[in-house]
Amino acid sequence: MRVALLSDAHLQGPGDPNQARLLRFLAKLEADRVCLLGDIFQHWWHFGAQPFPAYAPVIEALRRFPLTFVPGNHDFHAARYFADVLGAEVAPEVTAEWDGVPVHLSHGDEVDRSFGYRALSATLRGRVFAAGMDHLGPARAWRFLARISGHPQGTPDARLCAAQVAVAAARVTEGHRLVVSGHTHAPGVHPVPGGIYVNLGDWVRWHTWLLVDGGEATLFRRTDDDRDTPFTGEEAIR
Ligand SMILES: [Mn+2]
Repeated sequence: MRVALLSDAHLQGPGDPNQARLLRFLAKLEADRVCLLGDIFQHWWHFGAQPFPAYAPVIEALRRFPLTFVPGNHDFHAARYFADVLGAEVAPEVTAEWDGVPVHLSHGDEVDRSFGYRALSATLRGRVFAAGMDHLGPARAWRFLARISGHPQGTPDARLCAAQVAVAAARVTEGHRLVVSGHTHAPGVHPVPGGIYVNLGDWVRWHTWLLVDGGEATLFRRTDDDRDTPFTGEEAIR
């Protein structure tokens, strides 16, 4: 079983070089399942079965894979689309067993318990916001969401990164041997007692993705010339 996992591409449409890069990656990818762990899209809304046209090529590229979709804080609204239109397995936390390895998948923002974050999150997921989007229609909704979604975050939040490792260690004690999340854009492989926590990094700066093949996990970085090289962590120092 070959599973590819990635998160935090924060795609912004055809003019975004990271979107072109991800499309080249997906075109060549051989995997039995692709797990998208949140914030693949910088902002998402859909109207009926129509996503934003800017993301249609990405949807087409994903169609050939069995999909797992964990919503992020930027693309939570895509959850229903991925479930209904693409038949993806969708949940904020996913557990599975791949070649005998119990895994736990999440976006990674669930470790942020701050009031401001949770209040904003609740507003954006509420009915009033949804009614506003539907009223705007696709073209104006795209421009509005692009404006409010900000720039993809660049500098990892050290406090959140530490919280992610601590939460992952607790999940390992619950029996998950491989715990994977993203959100903080801090790629890395963290051994914890009894298991491993992998932070997927992003496709904004790092272009990192995780391959779990036969129960073995390897974090790769996609180079500028579209090759995969194991991510050692030394890149993060530069
Ligand atoms: Mn996020």
